[in-house]
Amino acid sequence: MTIRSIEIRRAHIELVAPFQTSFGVETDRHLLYVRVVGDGAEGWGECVAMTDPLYSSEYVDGCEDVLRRYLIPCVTPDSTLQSVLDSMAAFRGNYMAKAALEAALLDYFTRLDGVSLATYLGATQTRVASGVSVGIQPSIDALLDVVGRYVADGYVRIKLKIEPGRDIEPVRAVRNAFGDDMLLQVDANAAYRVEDAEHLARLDEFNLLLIEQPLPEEDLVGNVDLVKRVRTPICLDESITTVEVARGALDIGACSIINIKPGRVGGYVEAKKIHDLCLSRGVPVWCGGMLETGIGRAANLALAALPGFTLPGDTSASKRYFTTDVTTPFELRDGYIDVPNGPGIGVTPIPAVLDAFTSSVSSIAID
Ligand code: OSB
Ligand code: MG
Repeated sequence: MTIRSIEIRRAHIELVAPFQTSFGVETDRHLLYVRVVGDGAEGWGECVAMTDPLYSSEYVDGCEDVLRRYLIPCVTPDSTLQSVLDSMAAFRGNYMAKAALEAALLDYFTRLDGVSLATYLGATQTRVASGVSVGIQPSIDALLDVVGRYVADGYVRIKLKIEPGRDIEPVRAVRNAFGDDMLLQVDANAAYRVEDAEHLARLDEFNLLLIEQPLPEEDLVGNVDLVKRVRTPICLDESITTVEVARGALDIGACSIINIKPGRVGGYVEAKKIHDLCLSRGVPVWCGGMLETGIGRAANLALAALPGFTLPGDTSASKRYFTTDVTTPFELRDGYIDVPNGPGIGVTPIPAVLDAFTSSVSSIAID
């Protein structure tokens, strides 16, 4: 049970198509993987931070720095998961960096125990219903075309990225083209201000499941006003960074649904705490995504299999993101993706594929 080293691997992968949001356009992913190497097992974690600090204050090179300087030094040869979590808690923020190391340790320890991450977390589902997040498109025709292809693939819920000026009409067009029964929601990635409440209320006529993160990350209180002026449920993503923030948001009535992203909240253990809180209060949650490759996707599917995940997540198939994934690709079957059931996250990178995407690997001895 001795941890010998921790590897940081940097890699680069192209997306199948540019992904435009209110904060920018992503065409590729600069990846950071953490690999824990110990006696009898190894474990993999994927960092969800993006290249630039546009979605959140974290970015991938910053995560590498904080991992090297502060987080990896929290690990000793005989660390337990809890001892590392306790040591890392001394450092503020840096949720995505912490989550990457935690994920690798979770994979490592659950593999040693021969148990799947899904079982370890308390999963009750063997497959999860999958939605898809659709980027802002250059025209309404292009949008209808893209949505049509995802509907044909079988996705059970469509999420449209919106921003001021590209919101009401795209949503109206999708509703008209695909009908009232399609599960539809929007994500603003913090592009509005509370003064836009009346404008956002124009989305009410489209019977959306939710509006995700309309206001800036820090303006939790602004949502209290917004929820009174908009009938569509407000869901928070960026704002929810810890279970304490989640509890506060629910207590003050800032939202009625939460998007849980393990990377954004510092890991799967914290994600489960938010899930448990929401389940106890009857608040629906769903599993968000950060354009993960197979390593991060496998772990997200394990989380999304918990009982409180009653709304379809952004847990799409590998080919929605990448031509070639670093693991055996995750596939959509009748709108669902199977939850891996092997030990740990249930998948490992395919060495030749991962090597082809890799730019650097460095190993840090644990002693
Ligand atoms: O806000 O949910 C978001 C992707 C990158 C950063 C933020 C977000 C997203 C997505 C896509 O919406 C989720 C996915 O399919 O992985
Ligand atoms: Mg979001």
